[in-house]
Amino acid sequence: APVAVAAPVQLKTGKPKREDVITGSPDNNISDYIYDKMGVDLHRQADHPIGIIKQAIYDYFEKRNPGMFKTFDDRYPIVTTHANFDEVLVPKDHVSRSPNDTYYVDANTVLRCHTSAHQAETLRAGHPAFLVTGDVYRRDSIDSTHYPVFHQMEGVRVFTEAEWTAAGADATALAEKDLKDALEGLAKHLFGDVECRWIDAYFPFTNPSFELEIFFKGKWLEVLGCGVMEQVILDANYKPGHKAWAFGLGLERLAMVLFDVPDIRLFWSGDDRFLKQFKAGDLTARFKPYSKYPSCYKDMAFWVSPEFSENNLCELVRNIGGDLVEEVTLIDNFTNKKTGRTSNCYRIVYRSMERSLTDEEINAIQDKVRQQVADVLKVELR
Ligand code: FA5
Ligand code: MG
Repeated sequence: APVAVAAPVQLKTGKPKREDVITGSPDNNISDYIYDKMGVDLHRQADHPIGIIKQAIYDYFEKRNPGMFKTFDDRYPIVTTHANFDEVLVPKDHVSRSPNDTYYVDANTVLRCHTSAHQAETLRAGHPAFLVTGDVYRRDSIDSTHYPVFHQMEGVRVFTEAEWTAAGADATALAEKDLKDALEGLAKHLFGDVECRWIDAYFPFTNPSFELEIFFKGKWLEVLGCGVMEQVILDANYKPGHKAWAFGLGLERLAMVLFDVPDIRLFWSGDDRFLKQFKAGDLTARFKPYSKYPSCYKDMAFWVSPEFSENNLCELVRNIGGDLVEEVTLIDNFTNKKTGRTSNCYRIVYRSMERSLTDEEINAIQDKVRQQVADVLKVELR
């Protein structure tokens, strides 16, 4: 049989130029707060927890399947909506396409919201097994395990008919079994004995689909999504007559569990008291909090407008308060029976990971938040 020749993938690397991110397009919804995080590439810093966990996962797969997985960690984070959504079969009306969830550079270009944006192109380049690590961007809620910029690793492995025949198994069954073995083995490799559970899930690009959760600080924490690749993706971009699995790991979530990091913002801290605790290759470090500075919260109630969304609120609060914002939660909500209007009350928790905050500082931020919430989100403060 003819051997497929790997087609070159057009590579663009390095920090994008500001004008290529904040473009002035009417569809653009990217702030400097987000732009400033581009090109930092925590996953390419060998002594950073995100770089350490990336390498540990590479090492695990190399040990499990020597020479099998080709690794990529410098794919450009600005991608077409075609790559981010269409090529992985995300339906036209799927919520993830909305500007409420995704950062748009312009109508046809986004900051990738997952590393699955690189599945199809990497298959087309002829790679039967690969790991693609990169920074991904999402408008999302704010709490200790969610951040608008985070890192994923995409894994794909293609099987040939000879493989499932030799295994005496159905193609899908083989792929599913190898996928779960690989990921359970990874969890063991990273964490030793940890409580894990599989949850049935839905992704447009896999079937069946699963999520893996790990018990962490008294709660189940979702660390990855995965499944058997939808056959049309493989047939269109690789070769017919094959079967594949795919996964997408959240590197911050895994690093939080491994290194006992209580808040996702810490990964972005330039504080030596954080960074000095980690070293390339050392999976035994456990984060020792240098101090827990006091938090302070402010509640804010308003009548919502039809266009109000929680992600817009979180984005606005982040753009003003930056990493001083620890959490934004809906704490009360009611609808007035007579007027039909709905009131939401949000609690914004402020805390620095590095120092104590003053009342003046927090009040100034909160005043600005209240003003912009009224002006920009068009809600009526109560
Ligand atoms: C995806 O992004 C799918 N592309 C994963 C996938 C790939 C499924 C291939 C099947 C096949 P999801 O939206 O659930 O799925 O995100 C995957 C992981 O990213 C989550 O499990 C979590 O670990 C991490 N994650 C998601 N949102 C955030 C966030 N705001 N902050 C930090 N980590 C996050
Ligand atoms: Mg999920």
